[in-house]
Amino acid sequence: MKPPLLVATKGWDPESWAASIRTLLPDRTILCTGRDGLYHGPDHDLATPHYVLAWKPPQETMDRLSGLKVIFSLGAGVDHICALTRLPDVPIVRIVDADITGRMSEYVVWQVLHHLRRGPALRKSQAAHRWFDRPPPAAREVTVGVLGFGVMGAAAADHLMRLGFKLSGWTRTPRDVAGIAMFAGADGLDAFLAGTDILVSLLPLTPETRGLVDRALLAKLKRDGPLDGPVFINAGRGGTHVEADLAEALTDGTLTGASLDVFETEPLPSDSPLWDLDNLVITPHDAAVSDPPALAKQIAEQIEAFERGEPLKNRVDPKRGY
Ligand code: NDP
Ligand code: OXD
Repeated sequence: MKPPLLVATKGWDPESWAASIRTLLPDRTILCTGRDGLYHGPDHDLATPHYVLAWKPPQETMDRLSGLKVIFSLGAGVDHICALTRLPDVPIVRIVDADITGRMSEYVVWQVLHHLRRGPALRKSQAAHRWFDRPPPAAREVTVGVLGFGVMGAAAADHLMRLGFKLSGWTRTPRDVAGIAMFAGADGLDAFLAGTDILVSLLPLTPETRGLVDRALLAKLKRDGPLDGPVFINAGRGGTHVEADLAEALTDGTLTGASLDVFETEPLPSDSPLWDLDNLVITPHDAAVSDPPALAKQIAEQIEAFERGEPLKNRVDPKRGY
């Protein structure tokens, strides 16, 4: 019998992952936590898994995995793992997959076009039965700045470039990308913001990015573009922007519009003031959902490759946090 694995998911049905993995790795025991992320069987069960497939795994569950060899994040993000107080000293692997990257590009293109076409103003006008007679600018007149130009950011930028937008990108480490104005680190941030009409954040949540997008940052965005003010779109992680600052910026005209897929607390509490802002589009953290049948195959292949002694792909650096 091959080494067992544990599916540990909090707030997400572990059985959907277990079912997909079971068909690909039929010769192993697959244990599951409850939807609370906790394993309700005896301790000795949890001494056997070499692998955990994890989404927001509770510390208590991780502490019980005494034979662990690899942690697989069930998402592209790993903040839900790196934030654990006691992180087992084993490799952490994340999802990098065309399915999830494609879904994210769809979301970013959808929201950028929504704001380019003055979606929030149109919606208001329709509600008032008023013909809206301000033509939108062309994509070529608008610069989209992508905060976090990794796998998702680069793919989304590629689609936007083909639609004619001007693109810029901001990363932690400097790089050149053909046709895109690239900026890096704290030193490059202000110049990047000064040229940006639509700011798209696809940053991971790390100690460095937490709270990065605050009032001061939003005030540095380009103000004389063709959209009556800058726009902010975040599909990375909620903790990277300050919600109260964003609400203020959307109310006082610092931002003309925004779209948020991610929030500090999810689901977004029903009493959040964000719900009532008519220039804000709220989506329920579904920009790029991890689809078990689409993604289980890559995890199963990684497990088999690891057992053949091959290196794991898509490893993250827990110190860096992504
Ligand atoms: P990557 O790791 O490929 O890219 C992260 C990018 O962020 C890199 O360009 C990196 O810079 C940059 N970055 C990280 N820290 C900093 C910093 N301190 N300053 C400047 N740039 C920084 O991640 P992905 O593109 O695959 O995914 C991004 C995030 O998207 C995930 O972490 C997750 O949180 C979120 N996500 C959201 C989903 C949703 O449904 N809403 C679905 C999937 C993912 P560098 O290139 O120099 O390393
Ligand atoms: C992810 C997510 O990180 O779904 O993949 O947010």
